[in-house]
Amino acid sequence: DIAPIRRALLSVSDKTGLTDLGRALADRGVELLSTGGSARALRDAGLTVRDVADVTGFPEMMDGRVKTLHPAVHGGLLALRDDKEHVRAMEEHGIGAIDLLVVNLYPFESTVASGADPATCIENIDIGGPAMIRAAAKNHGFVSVVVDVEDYAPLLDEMAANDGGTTLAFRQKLAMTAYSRTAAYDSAVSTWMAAQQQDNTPRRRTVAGTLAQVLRYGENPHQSASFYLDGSARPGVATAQQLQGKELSYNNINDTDAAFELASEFAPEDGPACAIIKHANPCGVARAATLKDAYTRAFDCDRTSAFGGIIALNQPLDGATADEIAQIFTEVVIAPGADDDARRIFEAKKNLRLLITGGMADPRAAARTIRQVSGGYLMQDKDNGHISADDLKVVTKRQPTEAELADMLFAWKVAKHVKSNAIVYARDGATVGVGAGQMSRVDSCRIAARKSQDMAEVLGLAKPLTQGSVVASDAFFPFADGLLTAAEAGATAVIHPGGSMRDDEVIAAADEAGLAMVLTGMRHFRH
Ligand code: 93A
Repeated sequence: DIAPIRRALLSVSDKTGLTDLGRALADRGVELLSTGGSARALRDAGLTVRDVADVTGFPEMMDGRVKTLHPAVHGGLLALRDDKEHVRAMEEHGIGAIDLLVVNLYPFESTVASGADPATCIENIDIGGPAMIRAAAKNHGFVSVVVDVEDYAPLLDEMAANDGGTTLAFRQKLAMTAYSRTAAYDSAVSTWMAAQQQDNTPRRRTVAGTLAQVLRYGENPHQSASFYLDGSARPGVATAQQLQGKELSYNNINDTDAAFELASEFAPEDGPACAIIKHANPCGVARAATLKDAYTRAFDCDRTSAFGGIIALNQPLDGATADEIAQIFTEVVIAPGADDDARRIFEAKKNLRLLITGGMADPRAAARTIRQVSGGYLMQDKDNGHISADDLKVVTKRQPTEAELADMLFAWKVAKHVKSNAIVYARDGATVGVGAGQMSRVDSCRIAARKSQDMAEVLGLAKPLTQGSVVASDAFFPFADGLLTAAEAGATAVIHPGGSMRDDEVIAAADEAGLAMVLTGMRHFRH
């Protein structure tokens, strides 16, 4: 099952390693065919190359849109070498076999990421390249196909070990890589088109990504893992520039994403905001007049949990905030930017990772989320639901005050980013107790209140900050118990979706406790 390599077609956008590969192949007596720019690069290196245009009898045309789309190329890639009819067709039409295809595609993903205009993005959708890759990969019984610069050296090793040919097992591996590449490429195009149209309808979408990074390990050290890009180029952990610190781990990436998505709920023009995340849940979120205060107030929600956390900011990191953050151990800071003071202060903290995104994510943009189950994937629209004061329905005798209203909307935004059952107590634009991921809502209410009590002790306060707070619940209260727990903790106003069979009971309990209660009509489950 060794297939010899006598003739190779090289057509690459990324010319890295091209001439070395070309020379190694030529040294083995392999005939080189190539397209415009690739042929030029090979010739400049002193190699003998035949132009594909010479093989097809057609010049490259239409700005290169049509260069390799020709039977002389595709016949040479697809012909079964051991099929008489195929061999006869090759002879009849003067088609020469192509045994090795080396292609990397027009850089569609990086063109999108660079913020190029739609016409440029479209011009960077490669058609001929994927067509050849798929043809060669289909015919891996005879043809080797290389789509990744990283595979040049293994290819040469394989040829050296097999008298200039490749084994079937090697070609199968290359073919698998090839189809992953074309699938990811088309998925990136589809993702970009979805973004252009603000339409992520799950039934029109599929799942594929481009490998961005092989991670050191997964959620646990015995799990291997890697990180893929979906081509959306959304500001966030996937596209951020890391200025310092160790490589991000699987858990870091997951938590940093949660942090940045939450911080992005707070528009920069509405003032500084900070979110601190542990295990994908916020342990403190706050807004304040300065970024430093926003961080401090977020930290004061749950100092114990914030240790080793991940911090996201909605404003460029400044020196004063960096100084404050540097007081304790933090894994990652992600922000739209960082000034020189901040960078200098962080430089001393070698392990602290600093990620710069260049902007915030749009929390209302259409996108999709994917989760895996055994045997499949679940895909849905991203939860980009949004509530403003006008959408709220007051259902209690008491109307909320302006301050309560503002805090309720704040707490509601945070609750959207807390694992269900989510309970968030907030006061003066800062969370003061977060209850996450419990199987019963009343437990989340209790845990959040108890955490606030613990913090009151740490901060030396006479009473917990839940006194005089508001409370948000990501879904309705099925019973009055959770609500009563919140009232006991000192909450004065409640925001939740409503819609329970026992809403009346819950509303009556709120009235009895003198609470103001508003319904959003929108749920923010996050499991
Ligand atoms: O515009 S294309 O879709 N039409 C083609 O027929 C074609 N053939 C190869 N793009 C095509 N290619 C791509 O050109 C390859 O995938 C590769 O990325 C690039 C190499 O062009 P050059 O050798 O001129 O730099």
